[in-house]
Amino acid sequence: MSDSGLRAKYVRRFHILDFAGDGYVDRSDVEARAQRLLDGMAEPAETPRAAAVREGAVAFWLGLAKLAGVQDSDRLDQEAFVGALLRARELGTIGDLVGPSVEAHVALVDSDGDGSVSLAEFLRSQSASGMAEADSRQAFEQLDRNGDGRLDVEEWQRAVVDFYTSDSEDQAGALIMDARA
Ligand SMILES: [Ca+2]
Ligand SMILES: [Ca+2]
Repeated sequence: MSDSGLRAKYVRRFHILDFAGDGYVDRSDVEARAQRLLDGMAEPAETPRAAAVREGAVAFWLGLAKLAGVQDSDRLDQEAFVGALLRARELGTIGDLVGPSVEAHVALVDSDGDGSVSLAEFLRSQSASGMAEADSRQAFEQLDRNGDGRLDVEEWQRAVVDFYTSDSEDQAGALIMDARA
């Protein structure tokens, strides 16, 4: 498989995560994006769900820094960021890298706390990320692989891992990852 499609996706991800827009991604960028997600969902800062989102973002950052061979306090330019993700993909550890963040994201979106994300819960969260409703409905259908009308953590995780591991653009993961706050 060629890496060019993956590289293009990782570069887009880099620019989404480079919150400060200075050409580097560091821990503060990742934390700022987590905060933006929480603000968009109107989640109070002190809830366990909010704490899990922040911890998931930090876990992602620590994993990336380790893959890139830099300190937690350091920063990654685009090439180092892309290289770290390519390495994770090669090692088969993308799932570990994104797992805590995905789990926290799903728990945040699952506003009634029943363990899965209904269409209404999904539409609310995607609207907070700025996604049009028609696109959100399409994403939901694709993410709901077993067609039970609900998204569970496994389905969400699989879509995100697919996004990071397949060079195809035609995926549910791309729909949520590129719009995701
Ligand atoms: Ca729910
Ligand atoms: Ca489902």
